[in-house]
Amino acid sequence: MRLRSRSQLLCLAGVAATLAIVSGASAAATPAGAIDSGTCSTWPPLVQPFLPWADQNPYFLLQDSSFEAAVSGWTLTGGATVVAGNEPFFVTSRTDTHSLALPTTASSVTTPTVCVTSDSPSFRFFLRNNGNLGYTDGQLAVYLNFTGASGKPQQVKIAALKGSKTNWALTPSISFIQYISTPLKSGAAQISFTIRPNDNHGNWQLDDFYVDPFKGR
Ligand SMILES: [Ca+2]
Repeated sequence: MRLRSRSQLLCLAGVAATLAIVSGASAAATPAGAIDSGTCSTWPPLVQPFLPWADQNPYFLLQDSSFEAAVSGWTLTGGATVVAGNEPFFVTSRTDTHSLALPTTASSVTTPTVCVTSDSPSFRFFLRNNGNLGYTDGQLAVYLNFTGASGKPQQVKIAALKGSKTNWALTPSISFIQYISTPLKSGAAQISFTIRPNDNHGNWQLDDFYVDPFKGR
């Protein structure tokens, strides 16, 4: 059953916090407003940013992914840079003014590492393809980075996205949990995402990455 209300979120958070205390986790390590995630130490506060898209699921904002301040822990290469211009729905804040640009085929971004559990199935974000060479039919590739069973870093392509001409659009829910079943046997996995154009038919902007931490509730 999906969570339908803030009160349900708070109730679930309370249960998780209780379990963490029983298992010996330090309450002092949980920042005010953060949600104890059980096996992961904490998650940021949960919100429902996609209600206008008929998505009632709770999400947390991936670290610094509104691109309104320093992008701590992000790796920007090949011309990837923070630019003026926010996604037009302002789901994080009405005062937001910036997004991330991937202007060429060579540009790429890797997110900070995020802890997920078997209950963290997917994420969504906003994108726009401003077009290149007269085309707007380019694809944006999304890769999942994780530590495989061998202990070595692995990367797997999990989505190829298209923009909606030159308009901002919300991506579908991008599922990744099926690729990390082995790492999740320990209860949690440290993952990140790498995103880069698949071709030269794109000049992309990205904004507001949200992770869904509750599988199928
Ligand atoms: Ca923004």
